[in-house]
Amino acid sequence: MNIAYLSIGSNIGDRLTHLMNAVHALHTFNRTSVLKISSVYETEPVGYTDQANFLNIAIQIETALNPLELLAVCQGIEIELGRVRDIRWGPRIVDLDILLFNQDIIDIETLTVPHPRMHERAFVLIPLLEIEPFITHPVTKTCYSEGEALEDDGVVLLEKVNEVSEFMKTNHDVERV
Ligand code: GSY
Repeated sequence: MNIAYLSIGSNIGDRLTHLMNAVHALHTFNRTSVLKISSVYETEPVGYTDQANFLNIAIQIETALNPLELLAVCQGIEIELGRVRDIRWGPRIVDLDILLFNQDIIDIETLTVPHPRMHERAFVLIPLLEIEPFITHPVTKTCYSEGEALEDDGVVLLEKVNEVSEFMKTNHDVERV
């Protein structure tokens, strides 16, 4: 089995429901289960800034899929939940990014792991470090917690999430902070 970390974001429509649906779809996919989930953070858009705030989470999954199979599953979930690929860096119903896959280094046309921009994005690192505080870069072996991106203040804790199963319930009843 492989352990991977994903970042999930949404900034269109019912953002929380889109995140929940994405987590549910991954968890119920054959040979994949969601082991850990971060709290939900409201985050200011990075890149193209003239768009709505995002909700972002990070998850840890266990999967028998290989990285390219996992990428295809993530893209399938994005399409299933209604995402259309239009403006690069623009608004999206849901976006699933593979951050880390074991301690593997992958650099092919369709997939780069570790995610090439994760170390500079507070909306990725803050949720990720909540579930895995001592996680390291596979090459440099430095802790992601030492990055300057964590000084970014565009990331606000919105909802504390305690359990994966709780997050996936249709009647969302996580503890609000
Ligand atoms: O790369 C993921 C999509 N995305 C996001 C995001 O998820 N959150 C924030 N805050 N900004 C973003 N810009 C892009 S593109």
